[in-house]
Amino acid sequence: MVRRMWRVTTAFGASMVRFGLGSKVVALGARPQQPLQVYEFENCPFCRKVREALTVLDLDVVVYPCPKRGPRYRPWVIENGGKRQFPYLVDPNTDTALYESNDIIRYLFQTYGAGSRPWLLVSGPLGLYAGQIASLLRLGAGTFYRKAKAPQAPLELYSYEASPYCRLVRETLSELEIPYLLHNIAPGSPKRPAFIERFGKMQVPYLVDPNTDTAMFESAAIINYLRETYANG
Ligand SMILES: N[C@@H](CCC(=O)N[C@@H](CS)C(=O)NCC(=O)O)C(=O)O
Repeated sequence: MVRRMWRVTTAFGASMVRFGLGSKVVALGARPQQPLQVYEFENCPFCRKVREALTVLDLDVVVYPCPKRGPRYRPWVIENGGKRQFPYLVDPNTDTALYESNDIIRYLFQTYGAGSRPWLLVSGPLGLYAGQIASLLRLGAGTFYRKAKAPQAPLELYSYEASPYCRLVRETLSELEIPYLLHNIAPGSPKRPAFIERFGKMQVPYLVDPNTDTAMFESAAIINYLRETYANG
């Protein structure tokens, strides 16, 4: 119980030191036909900036977690991108593949935004330090691979970057190297009415696992489910 309170508090602190970035949608531009793909891990400060951009631009993305020592997607990135560096973005809509968080963010706003980037996403030392402090607060959670079995099909997670409860779930997905379609659905997202219509209320995280026909709210229940179903595979 105390451990859970500590985890939620530090996850909330990580959002606070990022000034709540990733808690609401900004002006949106063109929408992609297919979800983007990102290779990243949860506690990497450069990956965090990219996930914040994806949230504020209300973009869905297939996340391929690349925790340190992860056996599946790290080798894929090295083979296809040419180096071991994260984040790595693939946009099948425009045949684009990019390293470098600042280049990725610039690309996302140019391609899918309709306004300027939030100030914390413009490259600069403050943005970098704030990201590093956020990572420190979570003491490396989401960074290292824990042995797990791979699901047949990617899971689906409804989430937004600044939600502390969603962060805890994403950390678990990252450690277990479970790929998932991330539906970003921050306040202001035009996807919210359809979510309420379909699932009965507006609450995230919400996990769907097509492999076991399971769907659930509540971060603690989701984390237990992921560990029981996939850990130690
Ligand atoms: N300038 C790069 C820096 C990216 C970077 O240093 N990423 C670290 C993770 S935070 C990395 O790829 N480390 C190699 C590893 O994890 O093996 C960017 O902004 O994307």
